[in-house]
Amino acid sequence: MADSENQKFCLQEVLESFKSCLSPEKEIYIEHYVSGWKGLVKLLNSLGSLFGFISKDAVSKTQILMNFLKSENGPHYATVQSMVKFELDNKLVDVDKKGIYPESGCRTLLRLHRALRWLQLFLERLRTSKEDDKTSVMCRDAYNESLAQHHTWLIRKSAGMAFYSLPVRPAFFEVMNVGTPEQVVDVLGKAVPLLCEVYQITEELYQKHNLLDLP
Ligand code: 1PW
Repeated sequence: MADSENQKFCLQEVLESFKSCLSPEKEIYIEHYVSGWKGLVKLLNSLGSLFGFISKDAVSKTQILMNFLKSENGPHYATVQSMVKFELDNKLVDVDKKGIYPESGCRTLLRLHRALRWLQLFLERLRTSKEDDKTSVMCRDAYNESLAQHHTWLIRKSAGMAFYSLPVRPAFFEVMNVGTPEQVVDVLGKAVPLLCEVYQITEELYQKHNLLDLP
């Protein structure tokens, strides 16, 4: 059985994973990107059953990427850059409409990439929030500004309900598992720019190859 301590979310751990994501040439290692997401899944799992459908999708997307990494084509999936090149060169991506590659690495990572923007906006709001600010409002505003536009009505409604169930700010800071509120704010101050950098690099790469609207 997994050690329950290993299941506990820790913001610092997620920060370390996203830090290890970037190579000196600013390539993004998929293995560490996925580790970062595995850490975030622990957060989602600690937020109660209404977050179950969100966590499930994140798990399934990370699993798809892990499977590519473990496959015989694994070396091509070492970085986001090499994955994009490999899948495009070998026509392994459904570009205009869903076809024979509904779970390509490129479209799967794009979903996580969009969600990362949500997370980044939410954590930035959390970092600059005041004691009485509502986590549900911060989370909803971040979602409406980013991921919501890519989701169906049903998912938007379910997400909205889940946000209402978020713990209040002091309890949410506890969940972050890094110490005092000041320490949480401090770690968030390091995490947000890092997430932002990983997001920007991916965004530019996807833009360059016209991959931002993959079905
Ligand atoms: C407390 C804040 C935590 C933020 C973590 C962000 C997790 C984001 C996962 C959102 C998943 C929502 C439910 C699933 C929706 C899918 O339909 C959708 N996936 C995503 C990641 O947007 C699109 O994937 P699909 O259906 O095209 O395979």
